[in-house]
Amino acid sequence: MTEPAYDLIIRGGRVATTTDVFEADVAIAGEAIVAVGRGLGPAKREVDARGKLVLPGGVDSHCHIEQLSAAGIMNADTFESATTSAAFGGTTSVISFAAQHVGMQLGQVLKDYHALARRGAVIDYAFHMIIADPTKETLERDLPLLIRQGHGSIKIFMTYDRLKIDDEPLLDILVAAREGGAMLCAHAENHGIISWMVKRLLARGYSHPKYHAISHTRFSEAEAFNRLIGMAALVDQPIMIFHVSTAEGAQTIRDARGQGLKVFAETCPQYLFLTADDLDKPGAEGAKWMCSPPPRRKDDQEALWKALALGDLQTISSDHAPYRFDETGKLRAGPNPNFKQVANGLPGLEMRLPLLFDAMVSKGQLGLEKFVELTATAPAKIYNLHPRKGSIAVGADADIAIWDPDRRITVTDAMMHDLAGYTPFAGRSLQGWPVTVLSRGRVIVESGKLNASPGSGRFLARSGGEAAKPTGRLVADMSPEQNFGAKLL
Ligand code: DUC
Ligand code: ZN
Ligand code: ZN
Repeated sequence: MTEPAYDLIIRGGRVATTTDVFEADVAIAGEAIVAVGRGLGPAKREVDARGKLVLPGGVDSHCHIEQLSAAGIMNADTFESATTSAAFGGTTSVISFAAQHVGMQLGQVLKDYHALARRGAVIDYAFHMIIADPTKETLERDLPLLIRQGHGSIKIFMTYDRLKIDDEPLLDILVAAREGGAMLCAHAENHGIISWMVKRLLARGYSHPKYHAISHTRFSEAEAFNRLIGMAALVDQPIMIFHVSTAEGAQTIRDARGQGLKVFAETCPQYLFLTADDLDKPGAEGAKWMCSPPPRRKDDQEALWKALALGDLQTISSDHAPYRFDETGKLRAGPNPNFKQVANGLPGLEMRLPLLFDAMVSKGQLGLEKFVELTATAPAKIYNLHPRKGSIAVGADADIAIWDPDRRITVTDAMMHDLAGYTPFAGRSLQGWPVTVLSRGRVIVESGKLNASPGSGRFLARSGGEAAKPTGRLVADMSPEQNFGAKLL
């Protein structure tokens, strides 16, 4: 008897890409998709996908895993728990952070995070390198080598007391990113406005979690976007603006892209489904909904949906940053902390895709192909993981989520597989659920159970790729001052 040609066939589902939805079998040999078509087979194993959607596994390009905050608070999750929760939510690749703090040697930081991920991850992963200490050694010695070793993106913060990068060193980092061919990602908010507001609010007794949203004024976002875009344009460095939360922020990006600048941007479910009112709960409860930037208003949600439709925003990530609602996390300063004492961040790896599937596919906002694009294909392309990740195509890794479009669930804290102990989306009723998930051909989630061992995820080495390439406009059609800027690089 001859061996079947395929290891696994996903039979009879509706396959979706960014442009098409069609009925097909998907055949897998080893770790890769080797055929997409009708009547394929035989295979050693078959998964019946009739009545289901066969989608690329999600790519979550912004999540904080096993990360020490600058204030010294450890995330609730390990790589094992975070990537397990990602898998249950239909995500099969994550890009998390290797976070340098002031005084740390970047090479050692990368080694440490690699060791954590190697031990725990159940799905594939890559790293953005957070630079908080842009010394000569970091920028000239460590960074070029680390980029060459497969870390094709850098992240900086323009706010947070112990992390923020001022404009001059930020220009140095932009140039270093350009020289290494890496993408520069940014948390862009105006530090001075926020810190002034925090001091004033607290001095006047406004300490409840809801004042967190007031301290991060809407304009502090658009202002920082604009400043960052100006600096990036000066040196012709592509940038990715993280977690856009306001209508003005989205407009700033639209304007920049309209000028042909290479500006990419993301938003997150918390800005599409939550508002600042969620922080307004009795006692400290609202701390569970505290993240930065904060959730805003209904009209911002509408503006963000429009920006997604227009292509101003290209990805939706979770910004998963889990802290427990107890003395190890959100309540580290006691049961009634002032808003400044509360760790910022929400768990979101597991609920990102189900929330978006419900809104985009079940309720029809933007549709299935756009869901695939925003949550898998576009992040894979921007961060140079494509065509290996983010698509159902021959030759791609068999990272696949099979969705039951009819399954209805009500979200509860107890359903979550991360270690935050709560989800900010509890109580919502959603339609559509990823019932079976494959990572490189392994069926890792099935019948509500995980079948993957810690450490089975692999590091995804990548260069900055196409998205991170300068436009060349610096010398072609920029103003004389801008051209003079080029001589200084
Ligand atoms: N804000 C951040 O800047 N990072 C993690 C989470 C958050 O809310
Ligand atoms: Zn951020
Ligand atoms: Zn973040």
